[in-house]
Amino acid sequence: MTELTGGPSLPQERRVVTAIPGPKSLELQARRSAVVAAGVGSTLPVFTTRAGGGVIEDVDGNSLIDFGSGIAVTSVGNSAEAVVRRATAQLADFTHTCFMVTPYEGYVAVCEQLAELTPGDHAKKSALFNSGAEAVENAVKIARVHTKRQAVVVFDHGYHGRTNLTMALTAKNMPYKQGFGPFAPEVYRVPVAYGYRWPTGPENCGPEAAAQAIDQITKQIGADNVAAIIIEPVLGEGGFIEPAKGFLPRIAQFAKDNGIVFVADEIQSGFCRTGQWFACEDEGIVPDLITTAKGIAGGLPLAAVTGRAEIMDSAHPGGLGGTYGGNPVACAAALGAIETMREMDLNAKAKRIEEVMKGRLAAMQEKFPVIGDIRGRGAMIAIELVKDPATKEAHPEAAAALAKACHAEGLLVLTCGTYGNVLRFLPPLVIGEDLLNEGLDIIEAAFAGL
Ligand code: PLZ
Repeated sequence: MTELTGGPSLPQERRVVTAIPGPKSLELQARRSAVVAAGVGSTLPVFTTRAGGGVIEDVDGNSLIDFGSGIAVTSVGNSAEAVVRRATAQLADFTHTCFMVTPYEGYVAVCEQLAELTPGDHAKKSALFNSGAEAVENAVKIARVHTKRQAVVVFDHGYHGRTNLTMALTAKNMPYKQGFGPFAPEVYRVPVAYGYRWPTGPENCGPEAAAQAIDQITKQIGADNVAAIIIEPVLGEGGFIEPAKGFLPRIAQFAKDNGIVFVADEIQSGFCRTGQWFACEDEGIVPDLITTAKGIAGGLPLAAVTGRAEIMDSAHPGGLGGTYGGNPVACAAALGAIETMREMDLNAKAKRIEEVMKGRLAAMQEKFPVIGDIRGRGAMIAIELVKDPATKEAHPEAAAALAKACHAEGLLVLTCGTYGNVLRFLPPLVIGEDLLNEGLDIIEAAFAGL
């Protein structure tokens, strides 16, 4: 067997030995520019050689602290022992048969785990896919065939993917939608409870936003035309917005009262990321369908739709699928990732990360008024940057400058938000606390230098 070079054997340290990106990365970047389409971007073009725990090592010998987890994917690390072990064994046995041709146990075992881990004690079934967008598309297919209705309701600041239907579901135009239309029909967008920016204040936001959303659904669409309401329990790309308290339960109840399938898109927030298996647990929400991807398989491409058996079984045999959906290597990796989450109690780790981060960020906010809001849960934490805390005018330039300063020091951070003014932190849940604090030191120094 090949010797593992990532994972535990990778030194857990920050090391900056060249400019970032360094000369070898720049060389690769030149090769890349010649052959990789310009539409595919990279936050930080340092080319990776190894990654694991809380670090990413590059071709120039730099070791970066990872506060991105490949956009909330490598919660167990980029080379978790159980993921590598199980996926490697599966690779040696067989890479693919296509579950729709001859099935295999791994797929079934992942669906068993999903039935056990997702909220609610009703009978559940799942179908597996390759990407988050594909899972969301299939949730819409299932909701439509089940309800025999067409309309789909989504929310301001929502993100659900880049395929044609999921572009329509996604709120933000640039860069996701600009020039790529026409978009799928029967998609309707309603307000979300964005506490920090709600005109009458965060205390009133939950019930008021829910009332507005429900009013728009009933007046503009007609509740009995709606197949599905889809929401991220913590909005990811839109700015790590936690819908104000009371909003999600009210919308879920409205869906229930009107025979609408309530879909929680937990692709970014799921699998221990927020300190719960799923973020919707915090308000006791039991979704009809739940979409997962990202963290589920420790970096291998896997996604799922899980939900009430009677809804999931509405699609006729052969109506759901795809060549690679639930690939055996990805399923083996998922079983390794879930095993790691259980054994290392990564929900507790996520909660500890929240405690450390929020404590340090709150202290920074006292000194740096550009930090308008600190929010998020678990290891899904963000700060929203503003030109003036009184006007809350968005400050995307500060977010870009801070990200750049962090990158130069060997800390990988990401930005997000409809206004591009949110700095988000998504460390692997297995990151060491020393690296976590070192990363926060770098952020603090970046603020001081702003
Ligand atoms: N739903 C809630 O967060 C993916 C996208 C990054 P895919 N988010 C990261 C980018 O710029 O493409 C995401 C998500 C939520 C759906 C998706 C889509 O998942 O696996 O990227 O298709």
